[in-house]
This record gives sequence, structure tokens and C-alpha cells, in this order.
Amino acid sequence: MEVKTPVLTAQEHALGLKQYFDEGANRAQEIGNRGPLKLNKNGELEREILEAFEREGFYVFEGVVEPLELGDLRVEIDSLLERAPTGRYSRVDKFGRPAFGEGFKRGTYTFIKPLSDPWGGTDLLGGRHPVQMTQPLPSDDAPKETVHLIGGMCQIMKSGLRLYGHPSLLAVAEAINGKDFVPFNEAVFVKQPGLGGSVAWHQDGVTHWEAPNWDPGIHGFNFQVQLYDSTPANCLWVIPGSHRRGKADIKSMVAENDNSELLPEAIPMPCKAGDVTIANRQILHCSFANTSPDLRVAMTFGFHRRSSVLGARGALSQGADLVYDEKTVFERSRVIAVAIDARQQYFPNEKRYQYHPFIGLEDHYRWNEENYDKVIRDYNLQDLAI
Ligand SMILES: O=C(O)CCC(=O)C(=O)O
Repeated sequence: MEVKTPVLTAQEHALGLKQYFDEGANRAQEIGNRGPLKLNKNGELEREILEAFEREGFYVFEGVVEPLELGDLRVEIDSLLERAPTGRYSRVDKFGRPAFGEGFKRGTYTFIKPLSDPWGGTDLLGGRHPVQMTQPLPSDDAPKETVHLIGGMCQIMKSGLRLYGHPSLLAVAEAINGKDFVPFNEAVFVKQPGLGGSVAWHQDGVTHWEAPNWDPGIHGFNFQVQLYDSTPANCLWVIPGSHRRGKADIKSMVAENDNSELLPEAIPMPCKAGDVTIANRQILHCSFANTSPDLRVAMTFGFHRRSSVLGARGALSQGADLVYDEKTVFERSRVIAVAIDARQQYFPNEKRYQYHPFIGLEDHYRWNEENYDKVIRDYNLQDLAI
């Protein structure tokens, strides 16, 4: 006999998860792994922070992005949401105007049905999300589709490009992946209250699990810059230490947990606006359908070790016919150089980050119209996804 899972309303979903959220928040407090982003006198990330990140696979840096910058980011995100098409096949925004995003080779917006899980239990993105999450019913007045992701932040948001050149964040990338670190990709996760979908349990990396030189850091890491305070109900959840245990059998983990996605070892990473999280791309993570009253916007961008990417084949958003050779890696890395300059022009008193592969090439990668067309426009066609 087929067992039917009852469909929950948004309210039932929120109430049903409350105890799990509270218990997770308590477990998170015990682990800690959060505090200010501390660099030593040489501008390097403090050793104990790096060790804590390597041990647990995540860290929350508190109060990194200052209110002025946060304000700029919010204004641009608000405008991108205002000017978004009304759905995946629409070319007009909610006011009937031509929608934003025409003219880029790769689409800016990803839409989903409200409160749905677009990837869980599908073959999408390398089949890395094997189990679908609970999909509560949205309210009757919910739109048919909602923005789930905004891609290409460096070409569509000046504040996004400047954030990409943030000196302390790039110092963290250097500490984790070496001085010659290289980009991965960028995506803004938008979880509107009562509408935002879930992201099923997964590990990000898809290419290097069987590599003879596999190690916990081989698939790189992601930053998430939080534009608003977030809570266990809308934030990212992780299983601490899971990045060190190889590829997880997520299907069995859920099956052994009475077919529940509420995995017992997981903890949330709630943040204040301006906090920045880092997560190893091998850590098991998810986020739940946002049945809370709070908006979450997470500017997500990652970096790799050069050695993980050079010679690898495209994966995830990239076709397997693309090989990441020296030229592709160099061209995609130019975005970091231009971002650093864009930031310096806007925040002239801030100490500029020295990106090792581009030392001596700074004059070629100034932030100006010419380099917008040459380096930034459609840069995401060269994302280095593994
Ligand atoms: O931030 C989220 O809600 C999901 C992020 C995520 O799963 C990812 O970056 O791989």
C-alpha cells in the first residue's frame, strides 16, 4: 500500500520544525566556531580560526561588512528584485516594464515554485541532492513563482563587484586555498518569507571524490555574506566535521532517521546582518523552506585551490567539454583583480588586497568601462565549477 506523506501548510511546517530548530541552535552554541574575523600583523588569518574551520568545516565571522556597504548591497538587491521578470518565461517586471537581465549570455534569475525544493531527489546539478525536502503549501495569495537565485553579482551589482574585492575576505581565501587561489562562482540565495524554497541536503563538490590526492579541502569553500539577520528557520544548516568523512550516503542517512530530513547532528548558522560565513564545499548542508516571517539574502561566492581546478573538466553549471586550462583560469581570475580595484576606488582609505597572481598587472585591470566590457560582462561563462 502506498503511504502518502501529508501535505503541510506553511504554518504547520513552521510549528512542526520549531523544536528541531531550538535544539539545533543549542547544539550550535556548544560548538561555537564564530567570532570576529581576526588577521595577524602580517594580514594573515589567525591560526586558531583556520584550525577551527579545518576541524568543523565552517566558521561564522561576526560583523565583517560595515553598515554603509551593507546598505549599498541591500539597495541593489532590492532593485534587482523589483526589476526581476514576473517568472521564468516572462520578459517584463511586475510593473509591466522590460525586466532586468536581458543582454547577458547567462540568465540572471532562477525561479522556483514558492516553498518548493527544486533540486532534491532530481538528477539536476550532478544529482548531488538525492532526497527531496518537505514542500509545504504556500498561502493562496502566493505568486506562482519566486526568485530563488540571482547569478552574476559582479556584472549586475557594483556593490557586488566591490564585495568580491573585500581585503579581509580575500585574506581568508588566501589562508584556506593558498596565495594563488582561484574563483569558483557566485549566486545570491533569496529566501523570501513564506515563499523561499529549500535546498536539500548535499555536499557541493562533484568532481574530486575519487581523486588519489583527495583531502577535505579539495573542493574549495564558499563565503556567504548575510544582508539581513537570519534565524534557524531560514539559514544554512551544516553537519560539523562531515567534510572530512568523504562522500556521504545522504539517502541512507535520511532513511535511518525515520525518513526525516531533520538530521540529528545538524546545526544552524544563524547570523546578524553583516556577518559572513565560510563553509567547506564538502560539508553536508541544507536549508529549509522559509515558512518564517523573515527575509534571508545570502551573497554566496567561493574560491578554490588552483591545483584543484587546473586541468579539471567543467561540472555543475559548466559543460564537461570545458577543460579549465591556464588561459580559462587566468581569464576568470581577472575578475578578482578588477574587483579589488573597484573596491579601492570606492573605499580609498582601505588597505587594498594584493592578489598574488596579478601583482605587477594592476594597471591592466583597473575598474573602468573598458574592463567592464573586456573582463566583467559575461564573466560567469567561465566559472570554475567542480
Ligand atoms: O544558503 C542556502 O540556503 C543554500 C546554500 C547552498 O546550499 C550552497 O551554497 O551550496
